[in-house]
Amino acid sequence: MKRSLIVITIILSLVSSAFSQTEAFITVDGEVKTPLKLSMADVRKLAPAEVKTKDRDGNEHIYSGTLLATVLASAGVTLGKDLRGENLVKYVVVKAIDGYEVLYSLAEVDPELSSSIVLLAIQVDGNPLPKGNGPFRLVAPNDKRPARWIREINSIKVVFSKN
Ligand SMILES: Nc1nc2c(c(=O)[nH]1)N[C@H]1C(S)=C(S)[C@@H](COP(=O)(O)O)O[C@H]1N2
Ligand SMILES: [Mo]
Repeated sequence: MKRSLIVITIILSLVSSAFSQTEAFITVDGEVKTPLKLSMADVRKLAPAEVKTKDRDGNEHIYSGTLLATVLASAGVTLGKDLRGENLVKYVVVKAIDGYEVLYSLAEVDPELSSSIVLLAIQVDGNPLPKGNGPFRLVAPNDKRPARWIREINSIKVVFSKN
């Protein structure tokens, strides 16, 4: 190969790597039947759900994505009729890339048990979540303060408190 061709090839690969975003994933593990590593495309394949809620700006927004329970069910977590007995002491720890973490009891995220909604949001008002909030965020409109609306999620772990 001519030297000029080599130089052009190197420049092109540097430019393309500078523009390519590293893809975000959420790992789902712990007390699950099947540990998962979910991409945006994987989350989009799950049953869609949305909530209309006020956020801190005081305005109503429509968040869409899928229920956190749907993600957990796809990993084979004990939900629905299986959420009974000692499974009632399981909880879900959700972590973000900045180290922030929040906890929900498994019971409060199960729509068959609780009337609270905990949504894994990927869009707001039809657009991807803004940088710094997404690509994945929880939206929990039943909480009075959005402290558990964790942004930039990268891990979900189910834990059994009897361990
Ligand atoms: N990853 C991450 N998520 C987070 C936080 C954080 O520090 N890191 N702060 C929480 C708190 S305390 C609040 S009140 C809301 C604020 O959400 P907002 O930035 O959309 O207003 O985000 C929550 N989610
Ligand atoms: Mo907060």
